[in-house]
Amino acid sequence: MKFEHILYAKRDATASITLNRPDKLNAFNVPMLEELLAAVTDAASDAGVRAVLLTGAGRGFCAGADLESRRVPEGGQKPDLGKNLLKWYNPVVKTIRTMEKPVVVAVNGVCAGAGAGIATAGDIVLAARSASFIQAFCKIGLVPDAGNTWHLPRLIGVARARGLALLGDKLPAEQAEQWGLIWKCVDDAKLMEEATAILRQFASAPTRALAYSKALYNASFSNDLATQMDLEAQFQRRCGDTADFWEGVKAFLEKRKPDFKGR
Ligand code: LHQ
Repeated sequence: MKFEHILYAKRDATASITLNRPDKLNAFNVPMLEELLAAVTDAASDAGVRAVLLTGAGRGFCAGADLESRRVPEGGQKPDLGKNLLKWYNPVVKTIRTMEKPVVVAVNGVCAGAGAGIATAGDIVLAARSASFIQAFCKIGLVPDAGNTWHLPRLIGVARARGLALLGDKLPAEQAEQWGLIWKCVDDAKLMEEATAILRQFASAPTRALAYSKALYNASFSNDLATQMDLEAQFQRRCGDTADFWEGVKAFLEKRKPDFKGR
């Protein structure tokens, strides 16, 4: 696929996706969603890719759905807003959450609406100190979508998630870190350096174990303790079948750095 609204590059066992409509704060139009879904699907299925980075070009991360394309002519037909969610946004969020490798999100600026849903689906979310998160939906008569009502209460609790959704207040990156919405808030100038360092660490990590950890945390809030521990045992058994586990133990005993192959 030709990428015109995002940048997509693969190198050194990593894939980088940059939302690239900076003059519109990377708001999602359909071609951009189509490209984003193609990129995350490719990154997920490419066994050579062991870690994925998602960020935005310019001063914003993503302003949510492109409202310009939602301009309804007088007397025009009302749009089916569920359609684009089912076709594009939901598969993007599901692919990020279920891909068997970690996704690092570098939130470089304002992150609104569905943009916040996609950002918070990441495994490690870093944000520049000047960035902010806005559940902008209530300001235009919508409900939070793109996984926001699933991720936010789990990350920051219902009181805060509901408050953000109903008030539409801007949550600065520092407070997002304090509330546990993101992993870390960093100085703007350091954002890409820190995100890249984490990406590199993941590119030489025991990928299968990270994928299984991710699956365990995906399941955690829906399971009771006994079911979850059974699942841990299942995944630990699978880890025992990986070459990386044996390499990890061998390297520890030989007092050297492990050389994980992601298998
Ligand atoms: C934009 C946008 C934008 C187009 C800034 N669209 N141009 C909805 C419907 C359907 C199905 C699926 O799900 C969804 C989910 C959603 O995401 S709904 C939420 C949609 N997003 C919003 O309501 C946020 C709208 N934007 C804003 O409130 C502000 O732009 C924020 C707070 C993000 C940033 O404010 P500022 O830093 O002051 O920037 P700005 O407002 O001046 O925007 C810069 C440019 O970007 C400007 O264009 P222009 O040509 O005038 O320079 C904006 O029009 C454009 N832009 N967001 N969503």
